[in-house]
Amino acid sequence: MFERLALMKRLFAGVLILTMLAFLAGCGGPEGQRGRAGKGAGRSDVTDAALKTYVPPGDLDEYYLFYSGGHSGQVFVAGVPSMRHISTIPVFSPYPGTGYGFDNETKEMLGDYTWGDSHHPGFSETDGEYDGRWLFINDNAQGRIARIDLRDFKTKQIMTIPHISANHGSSFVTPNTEYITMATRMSVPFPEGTYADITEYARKYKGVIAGIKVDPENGHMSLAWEVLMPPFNYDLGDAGKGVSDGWLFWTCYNSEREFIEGGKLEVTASQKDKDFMIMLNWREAEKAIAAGKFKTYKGAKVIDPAKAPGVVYFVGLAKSPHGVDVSPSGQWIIGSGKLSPTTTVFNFEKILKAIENEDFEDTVDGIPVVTYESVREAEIPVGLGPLHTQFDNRGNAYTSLFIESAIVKWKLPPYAPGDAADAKKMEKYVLEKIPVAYNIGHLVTAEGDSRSPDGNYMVALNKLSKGRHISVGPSIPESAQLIDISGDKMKLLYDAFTEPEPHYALMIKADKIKTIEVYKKDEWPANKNAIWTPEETSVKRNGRNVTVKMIAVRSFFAPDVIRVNQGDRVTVHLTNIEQTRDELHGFAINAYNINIVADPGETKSVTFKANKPGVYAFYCTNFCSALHQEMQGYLLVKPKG
Ligand code: RUQ
Ligand code: CUA
Repeated sequence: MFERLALMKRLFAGVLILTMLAFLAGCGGPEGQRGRAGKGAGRSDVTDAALKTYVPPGDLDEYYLFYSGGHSGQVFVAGVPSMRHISTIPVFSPYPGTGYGFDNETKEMLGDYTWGDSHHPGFSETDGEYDGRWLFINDNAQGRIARIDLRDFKTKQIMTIPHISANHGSSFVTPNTEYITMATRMSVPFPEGTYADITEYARKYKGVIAGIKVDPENGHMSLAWEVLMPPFNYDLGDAGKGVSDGWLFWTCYNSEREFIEGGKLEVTASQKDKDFMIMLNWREAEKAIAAGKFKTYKGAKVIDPAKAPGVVYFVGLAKSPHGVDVSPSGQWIIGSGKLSPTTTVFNFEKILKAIENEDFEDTVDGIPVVTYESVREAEIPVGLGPLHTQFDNRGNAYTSLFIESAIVKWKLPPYAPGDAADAKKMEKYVLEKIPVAYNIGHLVTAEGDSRSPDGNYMVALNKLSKGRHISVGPSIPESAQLIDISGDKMKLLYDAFTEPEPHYALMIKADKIKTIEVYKKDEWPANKNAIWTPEETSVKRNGRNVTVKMIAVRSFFAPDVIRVNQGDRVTVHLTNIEQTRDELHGFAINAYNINIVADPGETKSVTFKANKPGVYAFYCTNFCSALHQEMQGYLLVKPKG
């Protein structure tokens, strides 16, 4: 039986791939041709598109687009509608351009790691609206999450928590930033570090969902609770809002709970018709913790849902789902099964009622499964490979279709009575499709995860952009396509190309972000090693430790000569005493792999062992004035003996 099923799945997967290839072949135009605007897939009205995206020199963009950099470990920033990439925020990977990962503070934050897989940015929110304070981003490679401060666009905290082996189900933010989430993508034996053979997968391997508390004053993240889950793969999520405030949602795949050696997860995890959507009541999780219904493992307070009823529920969802998205009102929860041509709309009011009436169809590891038929509002025939859904301000939803390489626009409920029961009748609620180039993953609309999306711009994040740019070799750049959704018809406006590899993006009104211009003397962030005058500079020895307090200002370092002995442990605290915006200074000694950069008013520290004797020049890396080339000095390392 299983063999036959497996074969069918394989055939189905084959058909999917063929369909995908057919679409690709249909889309791919001749490469390297100029002037093909208006031809082929993804055409646009050139004049209209140019007028809507051209931001003349000196003018500013209306929105920031923050898009994740995948396994580059970074977050990229672009302006919308120009789509110009304006900044890179290093998060999980060192970035020599800003000295990130070279100074003591960021080195410590990165720990032993030199990369991560940044996936889903989430803005801090106040009352369900983006408030422009922080951006959170998860690491899909590990149980880590980071916070970026939007006053200076810098990563301020990277948090690692135990028991989550790959944090994909993250970083979804609740309406008042009470929590951000984490969830296991690839289950491992619990607790972390336990050894159990893969044959014990179903029993000993576990998934974990975590609630990360955010300090409303300073954004500091701390682990509040974890919930032990069956060994599924927890995928994407979203936070409830409005009527669903207080709840968190995730999709999962491999609810078959097996990993068969050599069995191909793509096959074994596609056996059942439905996987699950997870619904977690975080206020109930808080109560369970307060009532002591948890056990502590490696410092984490872990709730077993079988012993804390009311915290977690499941509901069936079309198989191998990816995205789950909560509508602006919070009432409609939209889940998409990658292998289903429909997307499912759940009615959260019905979910609450079903939970209240204990209208359950099953129980899995003590977690009740809400009866699907009781809570499903409708299934929308959106098309092939639905992944993610975003929203506008006119009651429409936009779902990315990976296999069709398109975005489909459809109407959110309410629907005419009786229509939802008849698949044919639902077709009229599917309003329009726009092809994208080509296979789309995520999409984002302006302020699309907030309670009040703006309904003007949408960006499609595509996996490849064959034939859309001059060739750069075997790897085809990812594309980000800007689409105008303000009218009745979606209109393609602009193709931009991105570094590997965006998984999600967020778009926020530019005026919501209030950046600082310089780190003001004696103001945030206070650094105990800061000095502000040449008189305070020093080179002090304490045994084998040498501490240098140095200033950088146009266009010199003081001191400009550092004398140490071979084997000394040297710490340089460099303060850039400039109070003029964009007057950055670097401090670099390549032989010692030192490359730190201090923004105006900032102090950075670097510690190294002076184990190579000789004379090493140091210099300022950032062009700072006409005499920038002269901004240099010497490190003299006197040989032993
Ligand atoms: S995921 S598309 Cu994290 Cu959708 Cu990659
Ligand atoms: Cu300072 Cu160049």
